[in-house]
Amino acid sequence: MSVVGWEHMTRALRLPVVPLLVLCLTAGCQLGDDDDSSGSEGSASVQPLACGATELALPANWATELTAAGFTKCAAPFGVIIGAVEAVPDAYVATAARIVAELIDPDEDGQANDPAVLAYLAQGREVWLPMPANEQLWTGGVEEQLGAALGAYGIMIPEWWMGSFSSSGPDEHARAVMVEEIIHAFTQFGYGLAYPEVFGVNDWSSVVGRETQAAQCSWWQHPENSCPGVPSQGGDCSDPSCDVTEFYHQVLVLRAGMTPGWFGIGFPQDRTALESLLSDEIKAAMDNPAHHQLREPLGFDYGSP
Ligand SMILES: [Ca+2]
Repeated sequence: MSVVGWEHMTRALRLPVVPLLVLCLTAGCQLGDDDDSSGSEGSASVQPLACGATELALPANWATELTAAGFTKCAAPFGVIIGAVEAVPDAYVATAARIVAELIDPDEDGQANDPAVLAYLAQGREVWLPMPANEQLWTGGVEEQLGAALGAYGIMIPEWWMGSFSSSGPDEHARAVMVEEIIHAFTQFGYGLAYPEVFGVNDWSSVVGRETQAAQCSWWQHPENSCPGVPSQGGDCSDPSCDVTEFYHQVLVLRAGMTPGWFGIGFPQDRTALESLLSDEIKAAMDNPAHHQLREPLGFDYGSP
């Protein structure tokens, strides 16, 4: 079960949310009052630039804080902020950015398919995606320092989960880690906030929350949680913000025809088996075009001709 290794580390990042006031100070409280009403917050470019590059249009003080902490490479597809330390190869940043862009704009017309969700995700209003490469530095203070300075949640995509950097670019495992963390960020801080009764993860009352509870100890068990006869392997993922988010990631990815980076205990490993276990309610919610859920495998080639 070493494949769940990266999960054990994300827990702290999903705990209580930064007060809105702090977000307002740093991001200008601009939900719903964006200058650009087209649904594309800035460029869809996926290539990393220096974090201070004007093309990225990061919120005030972000470039300064990121650069001071060693996060020198940034991408901001549709305004969703990815910040990487210098050691992260450009290809890795660009792959993460392509995943973000494809989820925001699956039809690749340059416009966000769901501007309401993007409004939560863009400009670090709720969340950003740090790509650190030195675990000791990151956990030894940088994570905390940036959290306080930026006033946004960091859902990290670190080298120590992806594996050593390769000159040929991210391998399948590294991409699965990126997909999982980005989907986590999108579910918890995008869809869960825009459609709380369907995708909310802060309690068990949403459609996905109730589905998680219905599957619990039957065909879903997070390895950090206990079920009768199957004790926790350590850790604690009993809070809905952990358990529901992790469950839904596997449902979404497998149902879209991809393979998640790991499987929960009892979780079906093929799409047909999953389909027979899911309730009609969650399937209808996921298939509702108004909810803009991933329905087919990612191409990892956003912006390619
Ligand atoms: Ca679009």
